Amino acid sequence: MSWRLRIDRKFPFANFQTKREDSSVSILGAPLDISNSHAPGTVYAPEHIRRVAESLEWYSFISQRDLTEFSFYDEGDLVLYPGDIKRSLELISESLSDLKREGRIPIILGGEHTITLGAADILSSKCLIVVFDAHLDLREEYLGSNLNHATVMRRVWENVPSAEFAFVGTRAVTLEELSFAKKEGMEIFTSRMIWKYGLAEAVKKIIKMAENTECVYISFDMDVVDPGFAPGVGTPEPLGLDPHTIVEMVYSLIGKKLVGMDIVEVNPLRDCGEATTSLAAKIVIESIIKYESSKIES
Ligand SMILES: [Mn+2]
Repeated sequence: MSWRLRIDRKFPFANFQTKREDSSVSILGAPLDISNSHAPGTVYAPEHIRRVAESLEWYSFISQRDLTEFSFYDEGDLVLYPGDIKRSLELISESLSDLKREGRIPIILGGEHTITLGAADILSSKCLIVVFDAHLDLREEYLGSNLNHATVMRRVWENVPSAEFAFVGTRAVTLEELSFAKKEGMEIFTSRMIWKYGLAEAVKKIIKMAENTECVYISFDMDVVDPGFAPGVGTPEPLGLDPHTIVEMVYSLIGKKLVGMDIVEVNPLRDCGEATTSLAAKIVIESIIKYESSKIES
């Protein structure tokens, strides 16, 4: 059965509608919430992010452009298979492959971080995968399972082993993950490094990495942001980055080579004053503006 028959389309992002053919960016909800080990609730993220977006303004002071100059299309939420991570990931993968064939750029709203594995099929060994995350998610297995939010980047790596990996905002790892990352030549830009020396050096290095690759994928785990700014996440981790730093970095790394992006681990049940969902919505808005402007400016 086609993924198009498994779509729940209630409320489009920011309650904004454009014709699909007028846009190249597709917002797609993937509310997978099965393997959480700390607090469930990411299943509600796509809906909450879409709603809170309605109250945000669309003008970007970074690009000095307005989202209304561009367009995007909200595909709705995938209706995933209850309790079945594997089939759910297959559905995500199928939908993303279709969107890729159509030349569309997906912005996927999770859901837990495991959904990034569903994007592995649209990536290639020539891709740079930039992972904003407090964690590395590179464990071989976690709590006796090899397919969950704590092992997802290891599984992605198995699918595209020669892709380049850059981790940003890292601050919670195991020694096994660290030595694996080093062995495989993955770049790690810790939150401490960025806090201490600023974001410019890290951005410069990641852009340099991107120059040698054909495509860029961004996986954005909301727990990269400090829990003081974004408390509504599955596994909060202190000593994170502030919203300005993070938005500026995402913005700097988005360009024509972008093939997709996900924003995961937002948990509205643990949010406070919509701080986390509104930041997620803001990142979506800035990302669309930056992607579309980079196409015009080239
Ligand atoms: Mn994380």
